[in-house]
Amino acid sequence: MEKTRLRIAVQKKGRLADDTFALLKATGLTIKENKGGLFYRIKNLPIDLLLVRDDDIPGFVFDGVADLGIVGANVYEEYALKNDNQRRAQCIQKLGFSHCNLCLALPNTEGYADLNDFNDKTIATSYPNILQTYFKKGGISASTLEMHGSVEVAPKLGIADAICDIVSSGATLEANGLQNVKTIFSSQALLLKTTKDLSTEKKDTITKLLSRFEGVRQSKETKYIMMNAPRSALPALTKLLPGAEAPTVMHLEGQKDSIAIHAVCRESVFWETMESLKTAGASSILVLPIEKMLA
Ligand code: PRT
Ligand code: ZN
Repeated sequence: MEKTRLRIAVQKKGRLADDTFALLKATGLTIKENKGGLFYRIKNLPIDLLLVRDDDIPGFVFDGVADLGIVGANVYEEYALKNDNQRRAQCIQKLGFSHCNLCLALPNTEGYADLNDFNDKTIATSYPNILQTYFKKGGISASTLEMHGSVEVAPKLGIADAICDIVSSGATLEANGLQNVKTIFSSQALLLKTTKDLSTEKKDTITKLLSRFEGVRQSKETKYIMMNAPRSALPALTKLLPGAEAPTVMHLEGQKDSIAIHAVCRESVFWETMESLKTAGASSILVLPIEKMLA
């Protein structure tokens, strides 16, 4: 195993891949693509990307085939439970993308009262271990039918009474005459780290990468806000600024009683907030994105 170049397992193609590459690029990594290859080399940091199917990522990271991995919490959890929690890589960061829910769904024609309705039913799913663990906690006894792909057609085919599958917009359930009755697991992309010992060089690269990931996350949520206002409105306006530290106050040339206020807001700035600022006396309100942040 390479001693100095950090190896990160990422999904080759699919729903996670685009957001993963977008994050890595936003982190400043210059990716040298090698079409059809197993690895992409990063030119400006000692990192190689290992391109694989998402299902292989938790195992590769646990075994140290990759030092880090980016995968959905649903896949990570299913793999860990399948292996009785004996092969669980470390989750070091929630990455805030690929949000989705694992849900129990029934045909629209069925009524639903509570979880007990699943007793003695057969449920088609790609996540039998997450589902059975959930049922066990709720004291439900049901059978699972493991399927990989097109889980939503199982009730129509008469091979299952219900399904437990990933839901994002809900369009797939709707198109198949199914109703979402219970979310059993909420997922997003995770950054996994191997539990194997790593060289100092690799540890240093991870520290740098984590700080850049955090910077990308913060700059996505953080906005730079600028406005003009009468000096007397400053206390009221400061209170209204969402998640802002002490604002910068500047005087406006030739206007004795007016000031310019600049602030970094660590929370979303909504239209409602801008309207409240205006009502409190602000004018010429500008909200700008922040491209990079380093604490
Ligand atoms: O080839 P490989 O094995 O790598 O990919 P894959 O086909 O197993 O996975 P992929 O690319 O479909 O999904 C990768 C990960 O994206 C999943 O493990 C989830 O963590 C996450 N994710 C986010 C989703 C969805 N949204 C999603 N909508 N995974 C699957 N879906 C499917 C779902 O299974 C259902 O068929 O989309 C359909 C539902 O979507 P809606 O919008 O109609 O509700
Ligand atoms: Zn997969």
